[in-house]
Amino acid sequence: MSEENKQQYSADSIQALEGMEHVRMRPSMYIGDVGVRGLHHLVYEVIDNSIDEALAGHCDNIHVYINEDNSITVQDDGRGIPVGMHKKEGVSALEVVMTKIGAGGKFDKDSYKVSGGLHGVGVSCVNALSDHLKATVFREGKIWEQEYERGKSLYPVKQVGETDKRGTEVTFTPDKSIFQQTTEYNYDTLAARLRELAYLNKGITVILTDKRNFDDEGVPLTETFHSTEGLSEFVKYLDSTREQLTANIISIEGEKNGIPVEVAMVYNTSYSENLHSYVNNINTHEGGTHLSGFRRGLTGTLKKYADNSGLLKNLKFEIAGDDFREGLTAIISVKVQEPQFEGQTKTKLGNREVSAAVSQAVSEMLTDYLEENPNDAKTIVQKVILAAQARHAARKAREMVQRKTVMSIGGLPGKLSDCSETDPEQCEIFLVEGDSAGGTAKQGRDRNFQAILPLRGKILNVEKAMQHKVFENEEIKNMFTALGVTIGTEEDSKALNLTKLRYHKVVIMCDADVDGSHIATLILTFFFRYMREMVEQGYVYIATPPLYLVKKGQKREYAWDDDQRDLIVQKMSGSATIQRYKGLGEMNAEQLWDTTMNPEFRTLRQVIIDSDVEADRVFSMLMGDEVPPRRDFIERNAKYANIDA
Ligand code: 0RA
Repeated sequence: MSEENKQQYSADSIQALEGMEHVRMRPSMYIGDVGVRGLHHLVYEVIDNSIDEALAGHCDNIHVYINEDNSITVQDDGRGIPVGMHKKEGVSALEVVMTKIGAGGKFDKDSYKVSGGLHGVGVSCVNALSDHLKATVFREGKIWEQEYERGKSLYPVKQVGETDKRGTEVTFTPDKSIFQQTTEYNYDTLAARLRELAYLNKGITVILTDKRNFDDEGVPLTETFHSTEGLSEFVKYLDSTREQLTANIISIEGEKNGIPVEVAMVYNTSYSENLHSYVNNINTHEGGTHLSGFRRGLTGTLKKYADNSGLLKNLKFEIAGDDFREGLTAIISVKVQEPQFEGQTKTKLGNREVSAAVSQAVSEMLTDYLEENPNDAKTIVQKVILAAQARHAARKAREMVQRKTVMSIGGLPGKLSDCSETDPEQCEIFLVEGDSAGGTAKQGRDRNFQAILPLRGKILNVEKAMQHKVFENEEIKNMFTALGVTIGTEEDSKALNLTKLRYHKVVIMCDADVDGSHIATLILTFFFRYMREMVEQGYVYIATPPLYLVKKGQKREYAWDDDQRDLIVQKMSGSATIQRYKGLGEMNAEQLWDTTMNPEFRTLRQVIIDSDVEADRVFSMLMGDEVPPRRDFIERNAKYANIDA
């Protein structure tokens, strides 16, 4: 080692020592945020190590337990983290992995390490943010253990027993002083991620157990995620409530220039494009070079096939890239040794070389597929032609939306009651169901910063409508113009342009009943399919109007659920009268302001997308054609089902 290198090394190790403190000081830099997302991110970070071990071919089963006290245990049957002395650090390798930022797996240069959480920060970061963590290693006949508090080891690694098992077990309790909002884990959130991981890494078995919830026989809630087919099964799962256009799922698997590329795709009868891309198991919401490579490969190959097939003979206009992706569901998964992530949320792949790798893999294998399956090929080309025709019609409608948007105040929808403030960051807009509730909201609001846009009854179900119908729809046009959102940039004809966004809070305000939630869902579906970035940027909220007004004499209190109502009645001692609000319309302007609109007292629920894939499935199920899965979902989730039944 040269003198310079030595210096470099010692400087690095000092940095590493300070690293754990730094993680606690600036947790968001490492795990994104300290809210619900960051809390769940801790679990993903730990699981990633086990997934790496599985990808290296040494581990088959990963157990994840949500313990009774909301601590988490991750258990794998891999080789076990080495416990021998780490020469450079002078302590056990296990301790290095657990307490040195950025040390994870580095002592094993040849290990096939490509997975890694969103921020790829390693298990030491989880340790730093945990009140308590215990690592247990089953290795070479012995059981080893070390515990930590807030990232600091409590004792040197010690042997605590003998075993014939192999593997690693980590149990951690997130630090409440860091995760102040909540330390309660959400089963569905973890389940969605584990399911995704099982599809992305076929062959691995991942088992989730919730020790907080038991069935009638006293068995804790548990689910096993395992996929033998991988991505093609993932696509089937995603499209289970859509109608596939072809019986086959096109599956592409190969390695180009040392980059493993996997794609599965199928066309369905819907009009939306559902592409989900992953790099090293991380969902790349913002896309990047792998996605553009996929698009290029797909468009080029299908175009060539269509041209040669003669099916385009009578077509009067060009087919565009978008047309090849209407009604397409596809998963693209690549493994990249040194990924460069860019973009607002660091979920856009930047590595140039990946684009050509994916494009080539897709071209070669899709060409073969089309040659071998001429019937599917014909069905797909016909679908593309239909999409091109519809797009032609849609463009005219969309241009009208844009023309309106660029106009000044005069161009704003007549139904909008705008606010006087012009700084978008200060401004809120309430999307209100119905003209009458709209009127109440207009009286009740603070007109300085709150705008009201009433929407008429049930808005269009965009899940079932072709694009041009969506852009022709009066309520939807109003939303675009009121919000100041346009569509289409140089780069991407469907990209949202939020540079002229007029409000940073968009609040969906509907009745607290079945119809109201249906309308809220329709509006959310619209945002998810046509303004997803608004949701991703955290601009979309749902208002929570109260369910009850409890009165006694001059006293008035509101309740948002039955328990709260009962408490208030008790407090008012007996003879209180209860009014059940059936809709916003039953409140007067003052009540609406007090309970639902006044920033001091209201509760706004911010809409967050936990998992792109789950959100896509839920919307296609709720708003699509098939009834049984929808009824099932509503029965499991509907809050209002009993009240109005
Ligand atoms: C590097 C080397 C070896 C094991 C691991 C990492 C490892 C880390 C984790 C983290 C969670 N589960 C894990 N399982 C394994 C061992 C190399 C060897 O035994 O030769």
